[in-house]
Amino acid sequence: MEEDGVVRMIDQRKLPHVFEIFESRSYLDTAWAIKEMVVRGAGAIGATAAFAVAQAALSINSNDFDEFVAKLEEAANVVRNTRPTAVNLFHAVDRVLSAARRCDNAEDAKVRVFEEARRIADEDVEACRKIGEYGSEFIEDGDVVLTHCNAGALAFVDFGTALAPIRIAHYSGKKVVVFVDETRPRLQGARLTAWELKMEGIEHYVIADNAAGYFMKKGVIKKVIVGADRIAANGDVANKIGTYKLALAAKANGIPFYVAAPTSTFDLNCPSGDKIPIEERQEDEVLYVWGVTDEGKWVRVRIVPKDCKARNPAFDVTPNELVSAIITEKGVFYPPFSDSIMKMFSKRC
Ligand code: RUB
Repeated sequence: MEEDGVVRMIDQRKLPHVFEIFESRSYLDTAWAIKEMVVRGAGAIGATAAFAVAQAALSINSNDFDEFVAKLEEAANVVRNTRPTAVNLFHAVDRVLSAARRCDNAEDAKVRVFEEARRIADEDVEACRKIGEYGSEFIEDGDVVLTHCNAGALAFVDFGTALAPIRIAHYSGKKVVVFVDETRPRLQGARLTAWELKMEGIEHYVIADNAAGYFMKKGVIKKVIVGADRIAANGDVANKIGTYKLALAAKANGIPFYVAAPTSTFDLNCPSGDKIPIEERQEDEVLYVWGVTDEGKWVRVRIVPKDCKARNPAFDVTPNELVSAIITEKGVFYPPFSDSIMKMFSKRC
């Protein structure tokens, strides 16, 4: 978001076929963009949510500061109600609201909220770089790494989380091959991760989600690295639906399963994964697929019998005992996670 109050984001619904910038001029449009996944990925929706509240602040005309704050809180609730699982969104909204509450007049609050939103985005850039540095240590020359969904630059501000170690390893001259789960139903792997890796010139193969176990058992996949939408105090990890199945297969095949996420993805209010709210999206995402013909025409086709119903949970929870390490910008955590997570957060306070 610039001083003009417009939030500009890459329209991720259209990638990889069309690169288009979506311009949102109001907090309601920005909230809509989060819900409809114009922008997506835990970090990216956190930063976007912060800018949505900054947009709301700019639009409130009130000289009464209490009224200003009340209206801002109302707008913040609209933003909070967009997507329930990624905790980054809630942390970001809380941070910008606190910045407003620390002021004593609306004009000052408008500036502070905008600055805080900018700070969140800038911190994310730095966090991703650090995650990349710590995580690249786990990648050996010649490794084949599996990733799920998109936890790259599109999902986070700038560098990405799960893709950051892969990027740094690649820049440092290691040969890394990435197996990209297509990630039904919204195909964030096939559409977005493959697009990012192609731009970076990193060798990759898109695989059907169901193929991961096969390649693990064959000894082709050496490591799994995924991002996270919320990490509970005991190290249970919510991430894109299908992550849990990958972690089980990795464990069964003795393959390390790494989670790369900034500390803003931890939620100490969730003692364990069963307390993490899991978003269930509309069934059409499962019943239909979108694509582009060779002539460039967008088509939506139904892939199941008419009148069939579907269920569409967007995330699942991987229990901490299946996680080999959590790579954060503050360092790497190993099991037992509860201890190291508590230690890290008590140091921060
Ligand atoms: C995105 C997703 C990503 C995490 C981690 O889901 O599950 O793996 O958000 O990404 P969706 P990061 O596409 O439904 O938003 O931590 O890099 O933001």
